[in-house]
Amino acid sequence: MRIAFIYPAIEFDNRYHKDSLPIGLLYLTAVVENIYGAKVDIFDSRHNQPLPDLSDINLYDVVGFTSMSMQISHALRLARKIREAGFSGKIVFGGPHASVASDHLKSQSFVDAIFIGEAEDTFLKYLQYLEGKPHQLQRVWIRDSKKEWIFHSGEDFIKDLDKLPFPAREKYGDLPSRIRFINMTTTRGCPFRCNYCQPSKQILFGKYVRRRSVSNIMSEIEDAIKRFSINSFSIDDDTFTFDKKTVLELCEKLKLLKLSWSCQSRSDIDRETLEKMRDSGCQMLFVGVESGSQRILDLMNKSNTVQKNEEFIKICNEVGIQTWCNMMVGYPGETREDMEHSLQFVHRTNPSRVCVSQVTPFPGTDLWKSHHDDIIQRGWDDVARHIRKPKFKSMAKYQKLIKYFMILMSKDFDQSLNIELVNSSPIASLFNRYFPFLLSYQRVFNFLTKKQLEYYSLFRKALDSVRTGNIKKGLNQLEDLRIHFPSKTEILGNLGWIYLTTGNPHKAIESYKCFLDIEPDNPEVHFLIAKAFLEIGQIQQARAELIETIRLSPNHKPANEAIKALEGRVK
Ligand code: B12
Ligand code: SF4
Repeated sequence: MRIAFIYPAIEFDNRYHKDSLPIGLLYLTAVVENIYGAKVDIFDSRHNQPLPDLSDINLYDVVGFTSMSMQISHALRLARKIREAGFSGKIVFGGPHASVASDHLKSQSFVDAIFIGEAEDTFLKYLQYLEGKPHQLQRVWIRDSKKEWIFHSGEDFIKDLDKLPFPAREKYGDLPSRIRFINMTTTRGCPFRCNYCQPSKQILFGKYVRRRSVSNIMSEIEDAIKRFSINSFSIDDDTFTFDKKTVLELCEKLKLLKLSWSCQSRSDIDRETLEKMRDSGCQMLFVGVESGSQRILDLMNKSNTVQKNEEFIKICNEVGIQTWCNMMVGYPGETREDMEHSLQFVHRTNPSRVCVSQVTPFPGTDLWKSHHDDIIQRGWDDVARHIRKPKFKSMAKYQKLIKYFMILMSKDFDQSLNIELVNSSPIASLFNRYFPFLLSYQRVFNFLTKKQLEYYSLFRKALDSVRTGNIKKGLNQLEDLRIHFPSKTEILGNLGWIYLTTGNPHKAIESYKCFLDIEPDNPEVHFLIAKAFLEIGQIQQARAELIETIRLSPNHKPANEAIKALEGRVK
């Protein structure tokens, strides 16, 4: 038996999380090769290997795709291509999308089987079935000889996770050794019922938490040290920190290894455990705070409180563990006041990183079902978190507000203001970082004129207004300053950027054009104007600006990618 497993691209960004290997496929590979004796090849679109060689495709008996919902369009295109190349074996799907949206896949004529949830056991049974051996199919949809779909039900999840072989990371050649990092999972299953997530997790891995033993986890880590010389790892599962005893036991063992590590976590860990985690090398916790409004947390069925989240981040700050705080904006019924609570939460607690997503209804979740008529149906690619389009009809009119708050809350806001701005104006790009030094130099050397000093303070105040959520005030302050200092590119660049990112592309174009009157050959600004033109659908102008960007900066990657995408659209 020969099997090809395929990890499809995430449409908008093929490089996305390249170093995070698809553990699900690697577990399946280990089981299929070690236990069943089949041979597996893995093709990962993020690593420029989207497909096996189509001229040899019939060397494989089964081609299996894994897929999250935002990968499914790409996956289906690849699968169709394989069938059209004359593949006569089985094309099968597994992973989150297949598990929660099997109807979508059943409608595709080239799909032969759809696996629901955890599949190490069920996939083996399928291989036995294909080879005519005794089998007991479970949790899989299969087309019968009359092309009718038949569901083989079953509720059994793997009882003892320690029995699984370690994921076959060696399939990625020297990658793990080059990055000296692995991602891993230690538990499966989640008893909570957050409504934007469940019951899909329970379909994947069940309601009850199953954990690997500490010695089994340590063996995997020690094996990775031996084989790949890793110096860091991440624990990706949803429920690792649920059991204090296991966490403490593992920390005790990890202390000796001097690795750095991170994990996902809810906010109910106490200080003592956090200290032990820090001492064992834990550097970062990914925590799903989601909202600073208790009303919204309750609507999401988070079974958690704003206060608990706040205390948690505070303790992490004190203990010295960085926090990556995941927030969401745009829950149906969320008001400006709720969003302000979230913004204030972020300012109050000061997590190390804030990653803000727009609330997105995933298929099969309680949120999806309860708001079905309110959901704006789009292609599956639009489920990606970077796609900021209205997701619910009832929230569409607040889209600008949602975008505002997403930008304001994001910890990258300062950076994006500065980095994406203009690379030619040193004061603009370094302004926030160096302004305090500027003032202390001024006190000693008195090198700025009174007018310059006044200008810098007002500019700083305007940016502060924007940063702390008062966008309108900040924009007015910048527009006022612009009247007095019309040739300051940092004002025009900031105005352009704020207008662009808060849903006012026309004003952005106007500010950037004034910028170009002063500095006509700035490729970054031409690129940003192109972005603004794209937002208002003026493709030809956008194209012209992209061409200008590339003329001024031939290796400008985003501009080259954007023009390619535009050409694709024209064709
Ligand atoms: C790590 C992780 C990531 C990582 C890496 C993923 C990777 N390289 O595979 C990264 C950071 C890239 C990521 C990103 C995102 N993720 Co994510 N992620 C996870 C997480 C926490 C763990 C995945 C994992 O390793 N599981 C462990 C392995 C063993 O399970 P598995 O991969 O599902 O595989 C098993 C089965 O599904 C099945 N199977 C899988 N593939 C196949 C293929 C075949 C042929 C067969 C037969 C069986 C099979 O068998 C496997 C073994 O049992 C899951 C949650 C979870 N607990 O699974 C979410 C999850 C997969 N992510 C999810 C989401 C929504 C996202 C994001 C959109 C989040 C966001 N808001 O940004 C982004 C997507 C990218 C984007 N920005 O658009 C959702 C997917 C929902 C959906 N309907 O698609 C999940 C399920 C979490 C959730 N909220 O419910 N994610
Ligand atoms: S969001 Fe996390 S805690 Fe909530 S149900 Fe999903 S996996 Fe469980």
